[in-house]
Amino acid sequence: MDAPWWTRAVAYQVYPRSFQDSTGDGLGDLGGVLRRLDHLADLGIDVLWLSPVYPSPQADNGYDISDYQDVDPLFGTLAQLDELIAALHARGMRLLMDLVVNHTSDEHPWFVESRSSPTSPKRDWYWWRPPRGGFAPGDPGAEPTNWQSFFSGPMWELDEPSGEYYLHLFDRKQPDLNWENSEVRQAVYAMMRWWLDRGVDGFRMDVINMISKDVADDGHLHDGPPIAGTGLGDGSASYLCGPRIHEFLHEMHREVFAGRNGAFLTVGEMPGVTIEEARLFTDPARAEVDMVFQFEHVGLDHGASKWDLRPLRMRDLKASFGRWQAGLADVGWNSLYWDNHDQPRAVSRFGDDSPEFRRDSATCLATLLHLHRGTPYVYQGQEIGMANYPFASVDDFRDLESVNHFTAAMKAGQDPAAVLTSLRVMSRDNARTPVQWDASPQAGFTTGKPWLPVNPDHVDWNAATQRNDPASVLAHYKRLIALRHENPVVALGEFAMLLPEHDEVYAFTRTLAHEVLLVVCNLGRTPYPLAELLPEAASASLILGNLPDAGPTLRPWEARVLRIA
Ligand code: TEU
Repeated sequence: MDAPWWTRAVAYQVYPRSFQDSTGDGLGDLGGVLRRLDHLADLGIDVLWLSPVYPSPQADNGYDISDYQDVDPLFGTLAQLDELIAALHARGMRLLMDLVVNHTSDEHPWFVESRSSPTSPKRDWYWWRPPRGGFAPGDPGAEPTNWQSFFSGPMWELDEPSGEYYLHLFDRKQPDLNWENSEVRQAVYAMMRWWLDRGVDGFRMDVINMISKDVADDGHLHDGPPIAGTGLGDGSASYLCGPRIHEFLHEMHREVFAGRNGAFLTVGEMPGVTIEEARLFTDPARAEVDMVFQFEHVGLDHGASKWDLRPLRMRDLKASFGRWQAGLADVGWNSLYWDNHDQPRAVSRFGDDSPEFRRDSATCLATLLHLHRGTPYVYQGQEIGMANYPFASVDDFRDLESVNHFTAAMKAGQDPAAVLTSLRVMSRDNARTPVQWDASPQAGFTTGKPWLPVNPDHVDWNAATQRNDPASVLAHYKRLIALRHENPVVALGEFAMLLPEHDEVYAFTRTLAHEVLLVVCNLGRTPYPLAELLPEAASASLILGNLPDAGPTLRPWEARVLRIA
């Protein structure tokens, strides 16, 4: 049986708020995406993942949806989205919508109805609970469980009129849907079918491994182990890959995709997912999802939390990638990413964004990722080497997670300067600065005032400067994507890690039938004699390198793709 189309595809994520503004209001929009489709076509992109554009109070930049079947006027119109679907299909590209159904906005009519009264027919569409036994509503510690939210503070919000609390794993304006209720599930499936009928090609599913909660028959939810210094606990054992998660995802597949003609793609965002679970989720025989976004490698520089910064050890990165490559070699499929709208820029985090090595490390990291077995995801701006933003003060941050963290850290008596340092390095806002299209004052992103400032380095780092430069980061991405399209070994070749103990050099082979590729990447500033490291490289032929004039020495941040046989 032929391998699915997405095994040789490359995906591109658009975060519409920061991609391209077409109205001058300083916010990116669908008109802007339509305007930049040639950029994506030139790059060779096969599928576009569009972060949310649905009506939303924008508390979490659209991941708080108040209407699943329309477009927020901030981003444009449904007609423009139809135009985008048609324009992508005309270019042989596909569209993934962002499916955010672990929670809705608290302004979604479903929640407004649910909150209206304890006897509302939609009360059980969400998680409502009375205060903890022995506590009155609003008392400190009265929350039904001690769970800490991903965005700081308790996961429960009190509804004064009813004296009951509702659950929100993220912000209080993002109440969790109760997937135990089949009415909720059927409403979601109907919405998904509505989008497929409109021509959409699949979904990126937001925190989809959190929809099943470990609830007892009597409705009891268990406290989690305490988290030091917070007075709260870790409830993840009750909501990560819960007891009915496979049942729900299989039901979704059956109700939405089974019997439907089309070449669809589903990718589940799954914080905390293990390899064992990913094998179950992505086993085609189980008809759940095609691939998952796992978080292991983007947590290697985290201590107790993402704000507790730890130095990244390259061998840990290798070990993690190696585990996932081996773990999904015979069943399932990997997604491959360094960047997205929730992670700081990889060239600043995993690479070296100094002027001397930024271009080389950006292309080295790209080569490493794109030559692994799995579907690569390019995040907007990554293809031109965009880096983290030089945030000066806490007032510069817009992201809910960052702002809430600072507030909570101050309440906990932490040192503002130390917290600002963590925010600078880890804030999601690093990924959300406007895309740098050219060197003009607002980088060609808007004619107005951007919602988040343009990175001042755009004067040197922008798409226009790189478009006709064969040595640019952009040119290298084009070559990498073409390599995957033209060489089945890149898409399907078996992966084998080499030099697992080396602290800086990341090397591996990809083998398909008689074809063997050797990939070697120097993830540091130390040059290495290649023949000593990998004697087999001496007789191999170079098919792609990120530096000119390849010689006996593997230079700092150099990457080579060689054909051994
Ligand atoms: O992210 C889920 C998620 O795990 C992240 O919140 C992550 O914990 C955090 O960003 C790491 O810093 C998804 C969306 O991608 C994110 O943008 C949303 O804020 C979140 O879900 C809630 O919808």
